Amino acid sequence: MRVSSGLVRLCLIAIAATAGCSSPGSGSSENLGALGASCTRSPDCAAPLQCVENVCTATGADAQDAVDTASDTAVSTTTATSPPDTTTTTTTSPPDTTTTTGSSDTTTTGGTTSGADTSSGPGPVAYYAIFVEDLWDRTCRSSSGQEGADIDAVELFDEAGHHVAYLDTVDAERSPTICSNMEAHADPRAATGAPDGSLTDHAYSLWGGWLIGEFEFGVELTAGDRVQVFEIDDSYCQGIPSCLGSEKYEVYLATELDCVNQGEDFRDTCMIKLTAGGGALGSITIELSGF
Ligand SMILES: [Ca+2]
Repeated sequence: MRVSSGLVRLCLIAIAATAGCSSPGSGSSENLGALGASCTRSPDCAAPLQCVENVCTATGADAQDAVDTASDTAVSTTTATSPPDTTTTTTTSPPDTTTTTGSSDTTTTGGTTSGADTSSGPGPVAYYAIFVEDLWDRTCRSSSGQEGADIDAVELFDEAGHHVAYLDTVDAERSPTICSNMEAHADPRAATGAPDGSLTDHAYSLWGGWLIGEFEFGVELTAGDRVQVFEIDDSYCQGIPSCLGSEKYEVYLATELDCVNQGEDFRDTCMIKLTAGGGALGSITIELSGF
């Protein structure tokens, strides 16, 4: 039997029409055009949704707006958060810096000043010698050549009073005053070593001049040490008719033997005077001080 092509075509159109009219509305009548709803074209979706792949979708400006909104929020959040952070940091720093700098400066300045004062001064000076200077009035009195103070020995004791040393190396100079027996008691080496006791033969007569000496072992003199100068004094002279007894002299602490060669004013530049009130008279013991 022959089927008319016109009938077939009509039928297809009817089917298509039926399908076409029923399709958009079927299954989506409750949320027509809403986000996620089925669609065949954008007008099927509620503005501003667009129909993308048969689904109502938020696109373009809407999507960008959403991003912009998110960005704005992010920026706002960041901006709002940052200032307090910055302020807090800034506020905290200055006090820290000020405090640190202040402390530092004070400490440094104090330390530097103290150090500078100590190091810029004359500094510690070492003393090794004793200088003895005669106070003889240059009037000849001795028939045996013992004019002026007669130095038998100089002994060094430590702070506890223990013997340390005697003079070992000496130098001396006499005044040109002429009296009898100038050759006697004229060797300064007579003042080195231990004292000779009651004898008057082994002493050096200053004769208006001076004697300087350093001690055995090159020992350095320190504050608190004591020095005993043995002069042929009244106690020595008891029973000796020609002995003049106690005589006067000054005692100085000196840096070294060579101090006497350092200019006319060596007494003021490399010595410390230990005696006071007109000098020593006869044998004495002096505590080293002033340095
Ligand atoms: Ca004497």
